[in-house]
Amino acid sequence: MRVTIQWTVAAVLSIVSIFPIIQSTIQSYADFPERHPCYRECSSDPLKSMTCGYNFTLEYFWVLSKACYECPNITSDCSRFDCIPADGVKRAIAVVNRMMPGPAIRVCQGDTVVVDVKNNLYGEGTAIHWHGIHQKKTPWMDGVPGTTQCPIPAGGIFRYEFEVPLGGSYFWHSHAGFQRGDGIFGSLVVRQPKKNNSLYDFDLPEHELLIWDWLADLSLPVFLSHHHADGDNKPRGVLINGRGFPPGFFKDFGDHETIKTKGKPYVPLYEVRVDQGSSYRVRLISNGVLNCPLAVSIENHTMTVISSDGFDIVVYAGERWDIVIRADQPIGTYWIKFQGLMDCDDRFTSAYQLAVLNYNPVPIGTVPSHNIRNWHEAAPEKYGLQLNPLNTAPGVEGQYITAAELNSAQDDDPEILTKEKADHQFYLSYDFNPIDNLRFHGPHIPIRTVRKGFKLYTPQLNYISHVMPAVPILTQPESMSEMQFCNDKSMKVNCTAEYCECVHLLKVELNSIVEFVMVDRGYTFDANHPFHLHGHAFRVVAMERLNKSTEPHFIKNRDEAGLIPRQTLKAVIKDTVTVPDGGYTIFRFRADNPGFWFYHCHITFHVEVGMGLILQVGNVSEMLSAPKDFPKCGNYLPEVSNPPVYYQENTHSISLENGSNPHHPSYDIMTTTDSSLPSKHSSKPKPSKGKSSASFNLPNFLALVIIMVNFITFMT
Ligand SMILES: [Cu+2]
Repeated sequence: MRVTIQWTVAAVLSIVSIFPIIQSTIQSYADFPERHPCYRECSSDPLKSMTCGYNFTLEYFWVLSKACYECPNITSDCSRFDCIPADGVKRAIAVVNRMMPGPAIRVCQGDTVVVDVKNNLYGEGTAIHWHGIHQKKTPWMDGVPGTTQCPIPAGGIFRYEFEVPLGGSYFWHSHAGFQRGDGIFGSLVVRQPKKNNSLYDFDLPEHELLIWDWLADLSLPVFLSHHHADGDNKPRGVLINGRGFPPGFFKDFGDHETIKTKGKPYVPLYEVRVDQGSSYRVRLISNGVLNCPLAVSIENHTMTVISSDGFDIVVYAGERWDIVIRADQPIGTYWIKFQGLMDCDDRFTSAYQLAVLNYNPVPIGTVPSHNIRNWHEAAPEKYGLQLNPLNTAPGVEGQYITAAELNSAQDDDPEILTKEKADHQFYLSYDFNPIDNLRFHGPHIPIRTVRKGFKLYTPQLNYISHVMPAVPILTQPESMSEMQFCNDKSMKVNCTAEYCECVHLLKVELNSIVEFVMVDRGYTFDANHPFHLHGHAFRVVAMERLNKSTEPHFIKNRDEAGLIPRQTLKAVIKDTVTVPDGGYTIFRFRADNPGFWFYHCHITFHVEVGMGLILQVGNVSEMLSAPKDFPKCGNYLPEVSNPPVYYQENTHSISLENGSNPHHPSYDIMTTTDSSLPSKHSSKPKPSKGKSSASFNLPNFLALVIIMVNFITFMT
């Protein structure tokens, strides 16, 4: 069965108050996004486009802070200003304007968005990425520290300003460290002028559903205990627009007890309100943090992905799906169910969450009288056709439809699909590799000797861990040296045996047609990695699951034998896609947006350990220049006439291979100015060369392990 997704061309109906149109005026109504003058009926007249201003203040904060007074015991207290009730479990968070999700940006196609970001995070840099916005005229506004800008320093302020030329459901989020998973994100919805043949009656801001998996603590301590000890990486719960039941809420409920009869306090759930007989566009936006895709269903209701039939949907981190719900059931109250899969399923934390669909005039706060008491009951009532299913490729028996089988309503640039051979083709394979990752294993704690719970496998692309340079490549290319970059073609060492990290860079010519063959080798776990490309959307042209596990050369052989047909017509357009385990996903795009664009797994624990790379589109001379006063940053490693002598304990240069006792500190005296560089493969002091650090021009010493390895290989 084929369906059509109108990805960016859906019609819009705006029914709330119409505000006077003020052109080129910046106004900020962050706490009341629906009152922002830019939330208006969209016009096809470009003269009516607006410049829409928002103030974002980032800070660390607390769930159920004193702003919440007696919430959840007094329900109305949960709605007080600055109160973030989440699921009623106290923990530290990082937020924008003391809201979670942060303030929504709701504008019309063609508007200019201006966001002044004030960083009040304690001593921590930040940057905001506008997920899905291509930044064609302003690539330096993409919000990736180390690629398109310097991090906004603690105490600093940075103004983002960019146009939104295409309608659609997007979101914004911090692209620094783990801030996104801790609460720094919100929706960005770009509406279009109303169409007469719209498939729904209403497109309301309260029907944007931001959904994500939720940890019991800040992401950083969870990450550290997982990477340096035996802590797990499993989400404890799920939140819907920042609300939900705490994990295990129903555990002490008797067979006949309901929420009403039990009288147990809880944070009011997120409520979607509808009028019987009408239909509504609902925007599902996943801010998924860890490996927790969510199966979404609504009791007794069919969800229609715009202009298609009814589906149950799996939503991966970074994906957005727009659906239509028809309020065609008896007036009443229904559960909207979100069942966590993979690391959230019943093998691990059995995480699930509920929101409520209430028909008017059912009173606010009403919930269904039957309980959804556990993960199993949060499953869709009946598995109809399942859209975007887990680990499934086209051709599998059952009621499935994968992203590769969807059709786009957009027909532009046919050459992307019809050109027989792409101008550039990249095989990018990945798995969790059993390797001594110097970030959390290394010579003192090799992966092969530590006990099972301590072994941590490294998710890599082509056996390379990407490290972000300290200098943004786009805006300070003069500070970079070719030697800092690598990819599988330039590697001189066997990265399947040794840990390899560098600034992982792929380069393509401007306006060329690029094909990525993503291969999930699938040995270590059945994980799913949603990959997100900045600066471009792509057409998903093929997807297949070959086996439990596979290798890129099998797929190459298969392709050369003509056994991998590409979809040549109407292939779906996406910017985030996943690959079935032991299989491949192939996508194509025209590299028509010059710049440096991050491409990465959207699971925060994976991208932060290097599951990503930078795509260079065009030569630097073909890229637009950032404004003259754009902030700069970099390293400070001056050349000195009299190099210091270092005495260093516990250096990475001690390895089991060279006979040192890993349990006792050894000492290594280095006389070079670059002694801070990890030098795992050199147990001898290196010859002092005054120019060694300067000649590498290192923005990030950790980016250099591989360059060092190559260098030493050549030297010896
Ligand atoms: Cu991943």
